[in-house]
Amino acid sequence: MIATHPHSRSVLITGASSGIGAASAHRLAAEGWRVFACARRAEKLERLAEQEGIIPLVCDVTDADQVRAVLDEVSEAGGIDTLINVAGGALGTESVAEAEPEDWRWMFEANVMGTLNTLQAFLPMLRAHGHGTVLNVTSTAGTVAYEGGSGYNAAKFAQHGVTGALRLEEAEHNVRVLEVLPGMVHTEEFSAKRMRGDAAAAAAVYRGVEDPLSADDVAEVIAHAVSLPHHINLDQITVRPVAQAAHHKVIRTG
Ligand code: 8X3
Repeated sequence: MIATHPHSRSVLITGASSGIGAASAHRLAAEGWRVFACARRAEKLERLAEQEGIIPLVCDVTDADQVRAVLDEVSEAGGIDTLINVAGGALGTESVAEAEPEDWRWMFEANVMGTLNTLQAFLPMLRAHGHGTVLNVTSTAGTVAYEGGSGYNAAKFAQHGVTGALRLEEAEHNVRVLEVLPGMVHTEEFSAKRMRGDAAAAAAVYRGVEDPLSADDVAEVIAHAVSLPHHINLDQITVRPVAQAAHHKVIRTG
């Protein structure tokens, strides 16, 4: 069995090329974890892996064959005790009536099927370890719907549901299952992608909000949660900036 001493822990992080995934990789590597950083964009991963302790693995999590290839590489390198699923995202803010089915398909693939692929590949390893941990980064959009949320709400509600079922199913294998549900987090890419590259619309999401969360803020929460002794399960962690009391109540100044 792989030792569970904090300085010998190993994690696979998906969506590691930017935002919360990259920040979590940096944070955990800095804390002494061995980090397998998984994402599609090789160039960004290479830059991330300039930090000691980060091993880049190019992979599209929506492709089960690619995820299995990553499993082989991770197995050869000694395995992991923790899996953090960050890959995902939002595309569009149209209503249900106006939404593009293709956008919904992309969101389901990235948020839901990507999570399923990594779980199906790595659960045997996490079970065999004896003290495995899975942390899925979902969203506050996974528990409360809002106008324009449509496909993103649907995908995140689904990923939230998967995480709940997983917690029940894996407890008997001593696999700890956590869910982090971020609210408003100002990252380079999340809103830019959602607004299809419209920089002004992306900036408007955070306009006048004092201290929206940063990717580093969420990474701090994630690192804390997975570093606690294994029998402590923070279960579901909702994390928002103080200025966002709820999705519909955001304090904006100026
Ligand atoms: C991101 C949070 O408020 O854009 O997952 O749905 S929100």
